Formats: sequence, structure tokens, C-alpha cells
Amino acid sequence: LSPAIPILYSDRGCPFAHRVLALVEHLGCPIEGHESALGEKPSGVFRHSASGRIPLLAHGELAITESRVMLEYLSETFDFADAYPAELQGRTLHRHAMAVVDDFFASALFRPSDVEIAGLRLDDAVRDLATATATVSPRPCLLAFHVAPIWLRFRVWHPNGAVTRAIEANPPLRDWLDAAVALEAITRTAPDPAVHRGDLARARQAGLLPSPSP
Ligand SMILES: N[C@@H](CCC(=O)N[C@@H](CS)C(=O)NCC(=O)O)C(=O)O
Repeated sequence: LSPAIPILYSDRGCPFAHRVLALVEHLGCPIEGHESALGEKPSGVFRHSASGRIPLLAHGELAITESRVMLEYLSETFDFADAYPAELQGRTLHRHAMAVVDDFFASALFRPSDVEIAGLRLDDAVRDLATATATVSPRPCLLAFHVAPIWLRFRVWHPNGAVTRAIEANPPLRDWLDAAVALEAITRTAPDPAVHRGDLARARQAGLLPSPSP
């Protein structure tokens, strides 16, 4: 249980694993990927957890199942100087936005018609994300790697959903997020569009994802 390099267990197309793969791509740091087919568990994951919850990052004695914590861990391990804005206020806004992305936007990917999730309303969540992104131009940073995989999937999974429309109604935020999706580290680690569409159709058929919102 002491891998020399971190191991990432995930299934294909997972938006949370995409965050980690993008950071790893950007930093050029070593990682071993164990990827299963969509909806299946990658072999070896149960050595690290009873539930096999994925994504899971294993390194030495550590087994982490929150992608946000994986980003923190890898950026500290491999010295990512631009992980956060240098100023305390900017850093705090980015950390807050990352929590809001997980509590609201990431959940909304799977429940796209809900405008209130975990006590957060869509308009508050959009405002928090807009405030944080307004502090820096779009560039490789943890917030960009955290949110871009989610926004990319809103565009593909729910092009006309309530969340997508709310973000499109805020052009500076929309442009920042589109620029984050266009970052080299994100595009190089994004699912192939044809594979993504096929997996999306299968996930909908299997009831893993709701049908597109009206
Ligand atoms: N908050 C977690 C979410 C992880 C998550 O929801 N993963 C999806 C797979 S893409 C899932 O269904 N996990 C549950 C499981 O693997 O049993 C993170 O950011 O890593």
C-alpha cells in the first residue's frame, strides 16, 4: 500500500477525475491512472476502500475520495505556485467558490431542474462563482481545473438547462468559464466528443443521468 507515485482510480468520463487529470497534465507530475468503463469500478480500488467510491487517489498511506482535496494535495506535493491568487481575500473567494461548485453546480449536473440544492439557490451560487472569477483572468489555477470539467458537461449534457442559461446570462462569468474549458490542460484530458456522447446516451438509458431539461 505504498505506491511511489499517486494512483488515480476513476471511471471513464468522470467530471471529478477530469479535474485531477487536468492538474496533473498542467504540472507534468507523475500519476498512474486506473480507469474503468463508465459506471464500473476500476480494478484495485477496493484495496483502498470498502465502498470503492470513485474517484479515489491513493498515495502512500493516503486514500482520498474528494477531488477538491486531491487538487490541494497534488498542488502542495508538486509545488503548484499558481494554485490560488496570492492575496488572502482572492484565495478565500476561490476556495469558497470551489465549495459552492461542489455543493451546488456539481449536484445540479445530476438534478438539472432544481434551483435550490443544499440550501443554496442558483442565483446565489452564480453570484459566488462570478465574484471569485472576477478576481483573476482565466488561467491555470485550482478554481479553473475544479470548475471547467463541470461547466464543460453542462454545455454537453444540459445545453438549455436552468444552470446553463443562468451562467449564459452573465457574460463575464460565461466567458471566464469558456476560457477555462479551453485551457490546454482541460482540452487534452477531456473525453473524446464521440465517446462522451455515447457514454452520455448510455448513462441516460441506465438511469444514471436524467434526460435533458426542457
Ligand atoms: N464530491 C466527489 C464526487 C464524486 C462522485 O460523485 N463520483 C461519481 C462518479 S463520477 C460517483 O457516482 N461516485 C460514487 C461511487 O463511485 O460510488 C468528488 O468531488 O470527488
